Amino acid sequence: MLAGHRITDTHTLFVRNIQDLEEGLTLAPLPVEGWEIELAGLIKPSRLVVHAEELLEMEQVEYEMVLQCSGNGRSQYRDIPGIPWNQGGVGNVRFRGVPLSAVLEKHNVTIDSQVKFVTAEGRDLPTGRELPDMEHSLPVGDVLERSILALELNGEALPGIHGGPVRLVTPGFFGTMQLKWLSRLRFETSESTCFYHATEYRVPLSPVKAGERFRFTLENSRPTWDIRLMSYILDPEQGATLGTGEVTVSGVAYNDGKARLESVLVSFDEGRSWQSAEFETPESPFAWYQWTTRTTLEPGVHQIWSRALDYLGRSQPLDGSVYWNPNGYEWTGVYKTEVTVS
Ligand SMILES: Nc1nc2c(c(=O)[nH]1)N[C@H]1C(S)=C(S)[C@@H](COP(=O)(O)O)O[C@H]1N2
Ligand SMILES: [Mo]
Repeated sequence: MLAGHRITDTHTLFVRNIQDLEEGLTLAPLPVEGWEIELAGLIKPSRLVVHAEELLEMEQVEYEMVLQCSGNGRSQYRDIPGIPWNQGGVGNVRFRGVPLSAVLEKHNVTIDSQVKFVTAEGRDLPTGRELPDMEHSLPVGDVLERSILALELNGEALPGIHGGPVRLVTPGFFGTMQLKWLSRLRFETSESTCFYHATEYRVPLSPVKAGERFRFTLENSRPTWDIRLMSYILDPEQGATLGTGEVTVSGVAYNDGKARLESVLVSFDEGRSWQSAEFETPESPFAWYQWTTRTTLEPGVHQIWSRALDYLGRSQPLDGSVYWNPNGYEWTGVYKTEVTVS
């Protein structure tokens, strides 16, 4: 249950693995001792091994942040009636660890000015022989600004299943980019050409008609980096039956952390009128906002919609399918749910 909790409990938090690390499939932490992270590429020294134990001795920072799979909400891209509007692949958690920039500084690492991307690899392996090993590239600027080598989740040692003992965490980016079981960071001039980065987990730069075929290249598409503006109604739940009288509606909203949310609007009449929900701005720009609003509803079936707006002028489109893309990523449409009052 995501409703009512600012922080998503570790036991409730979704798990998504493209590939597995056998010993990592546990909610228990994995040993920090002996875990090594290699730094390579256009850096001086040209290769460096960071021991996870040394991170424990360094100053830690903590981010409260949304962790969301870029495929969350995918089912809404096709207007198939009856498919439940889903919010399973998202949570709001606290990751704690050492800034990568501090690790580089400690080891006197210098990065060549040609470097544009940091490509992160995990120790996990593909589940099929024909599949490439997953990795993701992040813009070097974002990585140096805020990526951490995370050792803790929600105040406890990072569980194996969530990428322990060390995970590369960059708040404001989609879940896919939060590389678990971190084993290596490559500082390079270009993005990874790995299938998972160059073909999967990308969206076209220009609009594509729904159903159209699209051949992804590094030039005609971009990775699913920045989290898209989104709001969810968590209570009442989709399909709930309510008694008559006053109804309290609550949910969450967030963006990529680049600007504060300006408002969350809620409609009980399919977008003809909207009322402003109440919320408090969280301390962390990367955390979700909890919002709430009240109304009275007549007996019958009602649509409840929510729509967030931020101070960069971004808002959720009424029809999220305008951003249709072949893999169904980054759903950002107005959130719609249905309840019955009797
Ligand atoms: N090494 C590695 N990191 C990974 C993955 C993976 O399969 N291997 N899955 C990614 C995906 S697609 C998502 S949505 C998030 C999910 O994080 P969680 O399982 O901790 O919720 O981890 C990401 N990091
Ligand atoms: Mo994902």
